[in-house]
Amino acid sequence: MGTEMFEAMRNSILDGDEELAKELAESALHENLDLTSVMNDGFLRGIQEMGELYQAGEYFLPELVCAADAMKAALEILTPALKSSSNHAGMSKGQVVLATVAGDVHDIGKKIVAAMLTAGGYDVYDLGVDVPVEKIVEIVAERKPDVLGLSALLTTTMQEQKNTIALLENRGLRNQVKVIVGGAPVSSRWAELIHADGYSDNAIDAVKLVTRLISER
Ligand code: B1M
Repeated sequence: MGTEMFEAMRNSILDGDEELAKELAESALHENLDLTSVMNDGFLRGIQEMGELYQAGEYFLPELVCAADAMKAALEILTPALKSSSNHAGMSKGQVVLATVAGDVHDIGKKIVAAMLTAGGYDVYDLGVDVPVEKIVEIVAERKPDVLGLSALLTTTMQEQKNTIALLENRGLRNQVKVIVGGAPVSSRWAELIHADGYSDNAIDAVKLVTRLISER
């Protein structure tokens, strides 16, 4: 039964069917399905395949936007449950601040990273998209998170990851927080170049990375 349901979740994203995605997310909650599998084997597969199909020129912008809306609808339903899941049990493993950098509005991948971190027991504070460097640094100073995660999907906005690290250094905050970077054009080489503490190319590894970095603190 699980497999069919996961397949339906994947398809609901590929078909951009927001209503169905919501219904399936609600059914997953009612049926007490493992939410990490619901994400990884269901909805996440759909949005990843959509990205690939778009890049291959097989799907176009309208389909993409509908898929993004369906994914967001499913995430809205699942996130509160992910937060209160037994994994979380009211005891946060640490705080992660996430942002998509200035000039960049891509947030589907970052929301998935946020959902997986939440499921993994972390307290996630998501600043949203197109967040100016100053704002990110201000929030780091205020909230003192264990980890700051910066997402960038455009080659033109990757530079803002570097600028954020530079401003953290400039304000004397760099040693207080581990900085991780991600997003399609980002690489481990880039992370090294800008002196980030880590890079991951997907949401699952982002959780492992955060766990490792926090354990090293
Ligand atoms: Co845009 N876009 N887009 N786009 N878009 C890309 C990124 C692009 C590669 C498409 C292409 O041309 N082939 C291209 C960038 C080229 C480049 O710079 N190299 C591009 C462009 C050019 C643009 C516009 C400029 C188009 C235009 O207007 N002419 C424009 C820019 C807007 C802006 O930001 N200022 C634009 C707009 C849009 C939409 C608004 C239509 C929409 C975004 C909707 C939204 O996010 N709310 C959109 C989309 C959806 C895409 C593609 C098709 C898919 C991105 C996505 O959601 N993938 C993308 C092509 C592609 O990547 N295949 C493309 C699915 C998602 C699950 O994967 O985001 O990679 P991803 O996240 C992964 C990992 O990267 C990682 O984990 C996630 C889950 O596994 N990850 C992290 C992400 N962040 C992380 C952070 C971490 C760790 C891991 O730690 C902090």
